[in-house]
Amino acid sequence: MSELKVIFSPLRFSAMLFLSIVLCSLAAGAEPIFSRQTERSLANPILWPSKPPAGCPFEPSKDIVGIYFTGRHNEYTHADTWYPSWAADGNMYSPWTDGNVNGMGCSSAGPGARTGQAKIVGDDPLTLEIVNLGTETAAPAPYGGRYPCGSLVYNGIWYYGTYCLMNEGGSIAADFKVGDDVYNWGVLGPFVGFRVSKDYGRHWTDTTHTPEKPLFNEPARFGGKVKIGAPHFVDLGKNMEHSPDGKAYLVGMGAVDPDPKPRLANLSWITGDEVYLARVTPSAENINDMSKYEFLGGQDKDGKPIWTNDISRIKPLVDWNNTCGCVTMTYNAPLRKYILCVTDGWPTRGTMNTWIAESDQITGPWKLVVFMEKLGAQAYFVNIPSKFISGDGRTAWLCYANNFTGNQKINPAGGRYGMCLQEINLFTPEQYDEYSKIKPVDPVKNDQNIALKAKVTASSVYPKYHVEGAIDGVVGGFPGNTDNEWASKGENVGAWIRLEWDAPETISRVILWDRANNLDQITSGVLTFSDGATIRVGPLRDDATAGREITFAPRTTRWLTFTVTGVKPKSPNIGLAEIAVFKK
Ligand SMILES: [Ca+2]
Ligand SMILES: [Ca+2]
Ligand SMILES: [Ca+2]
Repeated sequence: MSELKVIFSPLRFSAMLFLSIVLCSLAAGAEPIFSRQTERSLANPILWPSKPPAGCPFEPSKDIVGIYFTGRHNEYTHADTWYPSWAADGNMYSPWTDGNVNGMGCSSAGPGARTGQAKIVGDDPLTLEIVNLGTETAAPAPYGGRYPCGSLVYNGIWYYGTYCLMNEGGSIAADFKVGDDVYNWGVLGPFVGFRVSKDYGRHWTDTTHTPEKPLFNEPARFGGKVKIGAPHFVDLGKNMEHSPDGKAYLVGMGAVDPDPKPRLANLSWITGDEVYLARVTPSAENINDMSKYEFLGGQDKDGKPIWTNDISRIKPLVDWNNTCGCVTMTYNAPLRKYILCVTDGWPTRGTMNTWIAESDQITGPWKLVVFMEKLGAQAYFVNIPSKFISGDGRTAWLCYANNFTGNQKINPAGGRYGMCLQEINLFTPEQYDEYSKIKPVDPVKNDQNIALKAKVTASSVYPKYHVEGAIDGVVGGFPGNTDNEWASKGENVGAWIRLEWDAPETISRVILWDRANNLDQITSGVLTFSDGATIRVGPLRDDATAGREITFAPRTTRWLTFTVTGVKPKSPNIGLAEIAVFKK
């Protein structure tokens, strides 16, 4: 819902101030306040429990011992397959597909398959701008779909890889039924090759390869196993600044024939048995030429990696049968660690598990950071954009898509179908111990929320409702408990609610939640302070799954009024599920 986020530029703000003077007498002569507005979910921080299954091939990490979701997150667009690459110009560039970005649609299934590309502008993961750059055709035949995977922008050249998918039984349908089970793209086809752009995605030169003559000459037969399946570039920082040797690295998922632990959909778009590693010096000439690639062929007797030009000598980077799947890797430069993210999405349409491992070397050995059962509960295409790793390496953002089947219980809060970004902390053992002693704080019902101790009044209250429902610390209401919300009596634009304190309070943050029902929605409003200063407020999320958080320079006030200036058509009784007010 990137369209819900507004950063007030001075130009835009003066236009809005003009509007607010015209439309809203409350703002007449008032001092405008600069604010930053984002969506805020009720997400509590979560230290995601690590539950590695039996047979985990890794020792536990001693350096990164837990993944803590801080509750800060945002979601963008209505498409998936986001693998941002941090380019020299400071922007990130990513593929996308199967949905829409800025109103343009794209689907990678069927004979008319296309793949999209976008620019991701901004330094704050909460307020990014996604600029769609269009879509390109990519014929999938003889497979059923052709999707984006490895994408790298290096020295101004964008390398954009695509791979093919089919299904069990030789089917080219996205969903295929075997017995009582339906599999989504149950068979992973070849990685085809790279299309190349030398002008940041405006014009493209297609790969010289086809699904029948793919770059790595695998699978050996139609429907057979691949090893460099749906490969992704290791994220080595801005313009690959942390490459150990100037080469680009690719991690792919694969399996061997015969499979020691066979199953249906064993090696699909989101499942696999092993992870493989390849590298190449990236150039427009090299990128589609297999002879320019080297493949990791295990370690010699001294533990040194063996690199080979002979793909038949490739050996797994990770072998964890029936527990691998979509794989990405990022170099965390401050921690000097390679971070591997693998999503095991078997059986392809249900909940999915993501595990994270770390190593001092790109070739391993790996140590387990966390095994997150049911992350999402259906998070997939999980990666860690290097651009958003903090200076101390301990804060990062998990990027993923979620809930393509539309039937999942979302966890952590905020994920949905689109590009999801969740802030995480990579815990030290000390942080882990400290956290285990702290009780989670309710983000609304806590001592810092001074709305809870305010006197509250409103322009009107619907019969049998209570205005105090807006400051009871619970984001709730119709069709649930109506005691938990304020509903006006037949009002829309012009309705207001006021919080008043016994003594002046200094505040810098307000969160507003719409009534949770989908009949009423506030699409704009104004916050007014006791000195007459105002802040224009953008739309509240209709279903109240997130509030609108407004932050501003600390301001002392005796009271705070929120006045409705815009509503969704036909909103019968506008109101709020909750308003929270914080000193900081
Ligand atoms: Ca297997
Ligand atoms: Ca409430
Ligand atoms: Ca609503």
